Amino acid sequence: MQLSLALASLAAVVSRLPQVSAHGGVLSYKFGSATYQGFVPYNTPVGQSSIQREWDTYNPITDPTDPSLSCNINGATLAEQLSATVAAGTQVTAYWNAWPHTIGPVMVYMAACPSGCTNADTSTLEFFKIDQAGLISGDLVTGLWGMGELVQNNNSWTSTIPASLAPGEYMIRHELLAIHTSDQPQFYPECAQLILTGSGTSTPSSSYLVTFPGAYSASDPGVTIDIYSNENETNYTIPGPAVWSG
Ligand SMILES: *[C@@H]1O[C@H](CO)[C@@H](O)[C@H](O)[C@H]1NC(C)=O
Ligand SMILES: *[C@@H]1O[C@H](CO)[C@@H](O)[C@H](O)[C@H]1NC(C)=O
Ligand SMILES: *[C@@H]1O[C@H](CO)[C@@H](O)[C@H](O)[C@H]1NC(C)=O
Ligand SMILES: [Cu+2]
Repeated sequence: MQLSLALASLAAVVSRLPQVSAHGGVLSYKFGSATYQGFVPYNTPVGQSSIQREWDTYNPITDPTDPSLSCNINGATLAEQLSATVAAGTQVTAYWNAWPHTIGPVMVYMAACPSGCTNADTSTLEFFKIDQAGLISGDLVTGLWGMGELVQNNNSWTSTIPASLAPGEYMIRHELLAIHTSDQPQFYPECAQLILTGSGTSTPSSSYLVTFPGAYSASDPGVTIDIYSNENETNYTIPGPAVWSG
């Protein structure tokens, strides 16, 4: 009796695992040599203290105009929200779970928080892209993608915060766009707060700035795409604005 109960509860746990492990998100960050743990999804936010905004599911967002596209579901400010203090020009590494997908681009954005990032409504922030990698080599199906490079590199992605970027409070937004299914795109956005230091004076002009939702549409060639019916193509158009490098 006790054993069958234990087996039943084990089966209940195991049945939830495939869903969880099929996708994922950013679990931790490194800014320079400082490591920061991310929010722990599938756990209560009560008592969690992190530089990352809350995110509640490993599942992707599949609508490019979803209201949660800025900072995932639910993207809330934590009661014990932290921000990482980082100098402009620092390398930032985001570490994902054991990432299961290798087809699609990696994009990294930042946005100034004019009234501070804590409690900022992330759908109103104006994001600019600081880094991206789409189809690096080969064709759409068998080629090397940014996401494949991420998997090869310990499920991590390293970018440099533009050295000339003016100091202030910023949101940093890492995003994977998995396009291995031909029916719908899979967006995995993750946000963390930082306080940027330095003596830079540059900020991106309006042509580099986008909001989420707003930056993408279903008609973008890189968003709605059936790679399998274009398997021999070697070009891919990464969605969103051009990269601003300072
Ligand atoms: C690989 O990633 C994990 C975090 O997922 C990190 O703890 C570890 O230091 C990384 N290994 C290397 C060699 O960077
Ligand atoms: C891709 O190229 C291969 C080899 O030339 C060919 O057999 C295949 O039909 C092509 N695929 C498409 C979708 O055109
Ligand atoms: C590749 O380029 C061709 C010609 O410009 C275009 O028609 C096609 O949509 C592009 N493919 C992708 C996947 O962006
Ligand atoms: Cu997945």
